[in-house]
Amino acid sequence: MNALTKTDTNEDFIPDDHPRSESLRIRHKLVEGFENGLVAKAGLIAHGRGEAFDYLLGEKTIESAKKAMEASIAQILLCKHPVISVNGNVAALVPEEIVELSEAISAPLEVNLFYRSREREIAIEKALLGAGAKQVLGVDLSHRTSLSGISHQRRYVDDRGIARADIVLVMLEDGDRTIALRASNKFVVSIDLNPLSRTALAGSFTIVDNLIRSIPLMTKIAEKFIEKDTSELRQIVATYSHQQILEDALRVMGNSYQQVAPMLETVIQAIEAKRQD
Ligand code: PTJ
Repeated sequence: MNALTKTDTNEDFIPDDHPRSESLRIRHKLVEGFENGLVAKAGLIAHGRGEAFDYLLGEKTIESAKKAMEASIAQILLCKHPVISVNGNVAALVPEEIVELSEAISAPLEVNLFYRSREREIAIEKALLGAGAKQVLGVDLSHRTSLSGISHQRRYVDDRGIARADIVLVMLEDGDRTIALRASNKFVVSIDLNPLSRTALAGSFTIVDNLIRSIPLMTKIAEKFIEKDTSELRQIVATYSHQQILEDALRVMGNSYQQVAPMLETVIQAIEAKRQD
């Protein structure tokens, strides 16, 4: 394609040697998801907020997030009715990976949207079915019921899914739904790059990590933990400290200058090299 006919959503703009090519490609996945009717406009902004926190994490999964994933998976395997709540960003970024996790932990996928529209529900359902899901909850109106304590669209839940769940995995979530789910005696596992968000604070378990990295990792953990007995799983859950997990993520973010310090010299050398060209 001629450079002049490219649109600003075209991946051809990203050269392989761009130092941030991976992050830019992920952005394009989201833009594509928006163009295909999966992602809300505000979902694009929400992703940018996540990117900023991920930058401070060094764009890698920190040890304490791995511990939180292990405790979360152990708790999920101890529960009877786990459900994974899926919004537009999740469907656009990790469709196959979320289906794999759903199979590994035997938890149905349920579409739950803040900016709910019939078109987006159906587009997300289609994307998940296309990625291999056998069933997608949250779209069939005959099973729709309401979660009390929330006034926005996220209150709508499926009577076969979140309504009867004992544990719900949420991502890019609202604090008030997390609080409402906890208030109805459900465990909430939240994946949130912002350790200061109300969802991160209100979750029973919080994984401060990019869902792009954590969803496949959680599947691997589940495949390993499925062999463990109840008492082993309980022991893993008992090691989880919510406060420590949040504090550790903030500590890593606060120390992020140490990660970039070695890059400083490289950047200065690159400027010098360009000057001499
Ligand atoms: O339900 P939808 O699809 O209609 O869309 C709802 C959005 C995503 C627009 C809505 O939930 C929203 O505005 O989200 P917030 O309030 O911006 O919260 C998003 C949170 O998720 C922020 O704390 C971000 O840091 C975090 N976040 C963003 N991207 C990621 C992420 N956390 C983990 N992995 C990510 N990739």
